[in-house]
Amino acid sequence: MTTAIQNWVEEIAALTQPDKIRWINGSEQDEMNQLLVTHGTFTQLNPEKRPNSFLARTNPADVARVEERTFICSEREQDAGPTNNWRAPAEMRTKLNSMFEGSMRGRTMYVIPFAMGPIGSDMTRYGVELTDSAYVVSSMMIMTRVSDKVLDEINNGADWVPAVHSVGVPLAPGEKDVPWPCAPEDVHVVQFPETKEIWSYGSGYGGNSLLGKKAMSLRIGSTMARDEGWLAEHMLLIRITAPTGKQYNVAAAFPSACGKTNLAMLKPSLPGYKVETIGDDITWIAPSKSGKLKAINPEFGLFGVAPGTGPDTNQHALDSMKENAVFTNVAMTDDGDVWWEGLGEAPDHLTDWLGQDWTPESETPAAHPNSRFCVPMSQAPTVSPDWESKEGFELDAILFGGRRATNVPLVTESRDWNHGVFMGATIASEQTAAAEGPVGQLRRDPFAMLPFCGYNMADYWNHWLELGGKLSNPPKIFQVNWFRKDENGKIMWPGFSENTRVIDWIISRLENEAKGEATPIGRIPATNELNIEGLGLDQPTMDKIMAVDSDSWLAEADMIESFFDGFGLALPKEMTRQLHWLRSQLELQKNNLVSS
Ligand code: GTP
Ligand code: SPV
Ligand code: MN
Repeated sequence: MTTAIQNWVEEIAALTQPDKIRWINGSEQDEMNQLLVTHGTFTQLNPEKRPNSFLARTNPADVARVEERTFICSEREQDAGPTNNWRAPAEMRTKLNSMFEGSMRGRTMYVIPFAMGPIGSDMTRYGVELTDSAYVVSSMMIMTRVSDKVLDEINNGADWVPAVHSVGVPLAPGEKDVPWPCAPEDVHVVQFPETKEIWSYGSGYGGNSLLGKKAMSLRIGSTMARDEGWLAEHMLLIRITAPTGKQYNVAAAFPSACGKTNLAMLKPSLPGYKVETIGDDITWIAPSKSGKLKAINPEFGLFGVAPGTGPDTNQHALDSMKENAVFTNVAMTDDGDVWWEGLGEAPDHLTDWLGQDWTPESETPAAHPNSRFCVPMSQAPTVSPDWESKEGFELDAILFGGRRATNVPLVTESRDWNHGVFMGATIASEQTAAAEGPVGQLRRDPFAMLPFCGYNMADYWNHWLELGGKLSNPPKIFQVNWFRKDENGKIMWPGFSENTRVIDWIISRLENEAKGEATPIGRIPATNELNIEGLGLDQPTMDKIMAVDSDSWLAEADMIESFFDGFGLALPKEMTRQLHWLRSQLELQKNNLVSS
């Protein structure tokens, strides 16, 4: 046992005062699940329908990430940047010390050694989470590699990230616990990027409490990546086999609840295509010896949005959760199985995510919009046989996307790496239920990393620019938008499996087969280049899906400028240069002078 970990565990135990300390080695999944059933946190689903699967209902006030309670505590405010909530480390430490004092009283403190990435890969990083929640233990065992071997790696000198989590509800002697203890008023999700520590208080949900995920793999991960010369990204990772037999590795960054898990498990609609899943939410990327970028998925499981997942949209996702699944905040059928909006016709009666009776006449959704399924990655029917490769996968293309009802065409290719970084930096998306806040409102979400970048976003763009400059063979960068709407508010592109057609065009660009059409914002498919055979989409609709309107893009350029202004002197000059170029091209197009 490393004394460093032992000392730290004892120190945190002295602060939080748990009744017991329990070291987890990865073999405790069944025991934890049974404990959670006994406790009332889990309901076991009908084993005939869904073997070894469970439903958790949270406190209704603890259903998503809480961004306004997520803090980056660097010594200097400018190192957190204008898009993060910054607090001075000393001030935050004082606060955390008083919040965590005695916070685990009456509970067990679990010690979870975990690996982000295949154990032994040089891209893998290690962490230890202390938590007073058995739900977190059970979920961490699905989402990360929890193992004694992690302690061996640490003993052999590997660095590790300490992460402390408490639901913030100490129990007095003899006091009965509630099924979902949490302290929603006091939620704090705190990252110290300089000392690479995580402290999370008050929430048991998702990224707030499974600290290997957003907190370590992205917020702390992005700062490690900056210091060490790699990239920690909110991206899915897939390997596509084209009808030619040639394979392409593609990573894609979309904001939360904008389609990563779905694209990661794409069921191709065009013959001859195959998609293998490597990751669905987080990708770590590093320069390879051959001047390319190589990527791994640091996670071990899927934590996917349930609503909208159905036989018509993503059968592969459904097949991944036939057994050994933990569902949170979905509805339950009368025969002990799960249901959510989008799964098919609603049964006559359900128990909704709040535990109340529900019928199709009910006015509230049966499943919470951010309800989730959690399963081991190995259960995805599409998982790549070598998804745990220690070497990683060399990238051919990177996609950026978001939910845009207007302006942004179905697919646009960047001119080069720097233009691609500008595309990533200017992604905007309509907000979803994945985080607390107004759903539907448009906000800039650069690189889909707004809630996840552990340092100044402008410095992060600079890091991307610098790293790209060192690559002899960088991936091509594209922007996609599955969500453009017509004047009646209907999404025009069929999406899901049909996104294969966009991938098909992207590959034809990688192969230099399609020419595309230059526009001020980048290259889009020329008329007839995108295979839309059998979709029933007429040309006027396709034109609307692809349109690049000068006036609305000039207005968009103004929005981008005011967003950029917020970064002051930290903004890389290259971003300003790209914006000028965009405006000049838009003016040319507006005056019908567009060149190509
Ligand atoms: P996080 O796990 O929060 O990061 O979300 P995600 O980016 O993995 O999104 P996910 O694939 O779970 O999809 C979120 C929602 O978008 C679901 O309700 C999907 O049904 C819907 N969705 C995904 N892909 C498409 C698409 O191509 N078209 C349309 N219209 N909806 C989609
Ligand atoms: C996201 O919000 O991007 C998620 C869910 O993947 S959570 O793990 O809660 O962050
Ligand atoms: Mn995500």
